[in-house]
Amino acid sequence: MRWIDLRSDTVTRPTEAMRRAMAEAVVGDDVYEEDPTVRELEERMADILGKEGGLFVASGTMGNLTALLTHAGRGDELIVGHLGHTFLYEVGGSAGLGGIHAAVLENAPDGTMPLSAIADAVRNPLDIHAPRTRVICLENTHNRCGGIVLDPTYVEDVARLAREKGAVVHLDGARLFNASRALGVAPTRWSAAADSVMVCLSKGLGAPVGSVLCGTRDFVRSARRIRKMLGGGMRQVGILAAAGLYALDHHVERLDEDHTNARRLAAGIAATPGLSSLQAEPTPTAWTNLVYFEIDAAAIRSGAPDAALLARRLRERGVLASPIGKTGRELRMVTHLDVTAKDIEEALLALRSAMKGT
Ligand code: TLP
Repeated sequence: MRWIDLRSDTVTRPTEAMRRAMAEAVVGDDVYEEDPTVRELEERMADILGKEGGLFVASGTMGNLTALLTHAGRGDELIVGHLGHTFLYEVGGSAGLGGIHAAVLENAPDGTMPLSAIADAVRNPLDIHAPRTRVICLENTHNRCGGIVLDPTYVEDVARLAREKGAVVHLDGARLFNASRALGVAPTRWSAAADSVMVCLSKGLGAPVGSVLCGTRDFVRSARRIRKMLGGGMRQVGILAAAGLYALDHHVERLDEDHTNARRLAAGIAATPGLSSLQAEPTPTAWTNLVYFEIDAAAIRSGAPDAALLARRLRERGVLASPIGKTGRELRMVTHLDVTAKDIEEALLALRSAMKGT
């Protein structure tokens, strides 16, 4: 049975052409910095992001953690949004492994934390009672805020504030290319202002593994040691980097297709009785490939399934979706390389029938 798997854009499998590129990759020992394919990928991503260097890491989580451990030490403070991936879904790694204290600010629906709240949260460096504010973490696109594109001028404003206060900005750009395609501007529009940027190859870009962490040459040198400490010094890893290079050549422009499919999906969801989706609403900034939706409380009271039951019924109909959050009413569907426009039509039919239980 072929699933229509909308749980995440992490579920894609490498295409035949990508697998060929991987099989043919020229490799070396990357801990000796002798893997030419890894070096090519790191340089290429650094160029795209306008940074001096890049570091290939195993995952987005490892990239964010490596960045935070490079920027901050034990007892230092990190400013992060309450809906940030780094705060919600990275196992508390910066605290668990780095002793980094988190100041958690409320995210606005557009993925930002108000500048005034950040300014208030920054500690007085002369106060011996306070941790030192070292790093502010932003996310683009913002996953839990619905895959919304962060306003590029906001990143510049935060970076200016950070500089004034002696802190740095780390950008979790897991889906930065989605943001770039959605707004029709280069990734540098966001990355230029940030001190470090992590971009995932294994989400919309369709590579099986890997992320690249970029920043200054000095930052990358320090980050390389931290990556080694985390057990992320990999060896003939050009096999994986080749998939990333292939993705940069072939899978960036096509993200537009995922965004179109996501708009169609969100519109179909919003047109289904008992369901609503914020991503069906036009916004000043763009939505991308994530579609969060909610089962109306009133519909559940009149017999509609809750999120867990709806996901089970969808699965029986060959469609995979993720129940999300604590309300029991929210789900997420994500469009990606392995989902066609026809799959979206089928998923919507399945959704309507699963809502009715017919
Ligand atoms: N996100 C995954 C899950 O962990 C929730 C998903 O399915 O969306 N930053 C952002 C913004 C992310 O969305 C993710 C993955 C990561 C970092 C971590 O990347 P990986 O999974 O490679 O560690």
